[in-house]
Amino acid sequence: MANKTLIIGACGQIGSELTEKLRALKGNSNVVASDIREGDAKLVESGPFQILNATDYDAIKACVLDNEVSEVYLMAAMLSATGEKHPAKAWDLNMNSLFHVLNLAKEKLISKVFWPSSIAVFGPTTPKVNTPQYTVMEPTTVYGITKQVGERWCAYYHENYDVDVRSIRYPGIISWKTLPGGGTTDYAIEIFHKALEERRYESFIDENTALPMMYMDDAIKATLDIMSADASQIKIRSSYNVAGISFKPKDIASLIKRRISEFEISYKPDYRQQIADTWPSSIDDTCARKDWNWSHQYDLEALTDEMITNLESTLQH
Ligand code: AKB
Repeated sequence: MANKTLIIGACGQIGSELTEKLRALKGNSNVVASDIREGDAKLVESGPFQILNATDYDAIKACVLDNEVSEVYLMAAMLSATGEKHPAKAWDLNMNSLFHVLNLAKEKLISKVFWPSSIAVFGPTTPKVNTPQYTVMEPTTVYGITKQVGERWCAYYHENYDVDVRSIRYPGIISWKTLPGGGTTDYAIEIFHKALEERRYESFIDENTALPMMYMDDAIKATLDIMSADASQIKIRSSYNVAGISFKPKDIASLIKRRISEFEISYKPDYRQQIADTWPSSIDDTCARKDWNWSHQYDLEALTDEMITNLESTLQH
């Protein structure tokens, strides 16, 4: 009986930590990691790994059948900042990979799908503070458009083909193990690396722009919580708002300065500022809290401590 888990995009920022956690929970041999290229050696060697192009339906189908996969986490995506440079590629990757996985579930070759959406589904006409679950959504980035459309397709496949697809709208995810790539919220990770390596950072996001963020452990917890909830608890089949914390570059800079007194920050907003300006500053996640008991654990202080302590020891080795 098929009962393995496949992660597509396993070498990325969230995929790599998700793979590690799922392997710890389910056993290394039960979690197949895949990506377009090999990433961290530990991840590749700790369990089954396959090179897989997320836009290739036949390759994903073969991987699912060969490995007896029953659930798929589709983590491959082109993020907001890179998506603006390669709109057609972003559309191709983000949409076709989703269709492929949803179609495998429609054909009953897999039984459960996780697909991440993002706060990028919101736009300049969305209420900015405590953005509700249901609200105006007019995203202005290609990435945001793919996520918004993807949400509608998830709901459609659930409604019409009984596909068990589950999704959350990730905010900016902050982690120390793997670097993010091509996002607007990446500044909140770069700042820690630069603070430790150079004692200074030039932020591409303005000092007063608050954005919703979350520590990686909370993001993994949200992902696993929604996937392990009983299907009857999942009332929203597009995607759930989930909130962790919200902060401005100047907030995080002053917390870092408390720990690294020589740290200096300067601001030089670039094209990513325009993207950030269209996104919420905080998120209302009442539905996730009510439906499947979501709660976050890390506040800004705890996150700053974790980032500095862990990065300090990795940079020393
Ligand atoms: C990005 O900045 O593009 C991502 C996201 C918020 O989805 N981190």
